[in-house]
Amino acid sequence: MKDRLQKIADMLRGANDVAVYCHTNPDGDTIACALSMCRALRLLGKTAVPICDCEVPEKYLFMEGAEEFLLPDKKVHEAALAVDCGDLTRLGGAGRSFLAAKKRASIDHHKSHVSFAQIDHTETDASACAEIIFDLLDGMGLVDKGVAALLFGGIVADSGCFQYPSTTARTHEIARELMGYGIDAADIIYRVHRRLTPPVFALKTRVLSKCRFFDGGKIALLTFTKKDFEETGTSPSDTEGMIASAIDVDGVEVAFAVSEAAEKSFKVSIRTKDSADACDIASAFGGGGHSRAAGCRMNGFYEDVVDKLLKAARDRM
Ligand SMILES: [Mn+2]
Repeated sequence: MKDRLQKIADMLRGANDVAVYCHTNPDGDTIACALSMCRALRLLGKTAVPICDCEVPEKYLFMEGAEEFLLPDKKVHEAALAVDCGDLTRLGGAGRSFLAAKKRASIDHHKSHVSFAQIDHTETDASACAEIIFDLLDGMGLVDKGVAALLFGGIVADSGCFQYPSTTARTHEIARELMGYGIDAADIIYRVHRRLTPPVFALKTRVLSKCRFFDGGKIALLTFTKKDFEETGTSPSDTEGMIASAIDVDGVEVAFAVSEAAEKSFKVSIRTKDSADACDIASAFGGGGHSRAAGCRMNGFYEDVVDKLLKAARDRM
């Protein structure tokens, strides 16, 4: 096992009460990492709780243990582990709870990672944080069928089901090992990537049909307004993955999804092809992520936000 991962393993073995923290607006990777860690630590007889400042999106409730998530509170845990969090702000409302723990560690794979824990382990070439959690738990001898199903879900979520350029031979090797535990891989892929509720289908068709293109089709912009969510009975957590339909269009080099989170407050997702770096664009607005997928939050009037994003994309293409 890598040196710092070994240190994290030692920290976890030495603690009886561990809290595992997800990032805010949790995705499949961070949820899978937290649930698999908690399950594995309980196999060792420890008390382990997954913590997130947001509810788990409906599509990930199939992951075993998803109903066990706790909101951050005043309880001080002996050890804290953040999974898939690029910096302290990504913990959102759980940041204070994380910092209160005596021993603190972080495992992450974001290119924009800023260290915030006592033991900080980041591998930017992992397609999913779940790949690194696999190395840790495999090294500790704690992978069982339940852990394997969770980690497979995390990898499938963040690698776009092995389609994104972040996917490596190692990603496939880990997936092969996980399938060896007898998990239902096809069902996990279906639940993470294909299954839609009727309201989410309505949101998707509505927003894709309003997609705006700029610069001769090099930039695509999806907009999710409060009205779109209200009239389809959905929420910003239901938008995951829809931006893929925009970046996949021939000629599109940069795709943005701008989602109205509150009055004059927007959650922005960014996807790019080879000619621009998504993390670089997101960093210009205080966000971060990976080379081809990143995000940030922006405040102001919608048209001003769009102008800033278009300029940032043009400057970097
Ligand atoms: Mn991730």
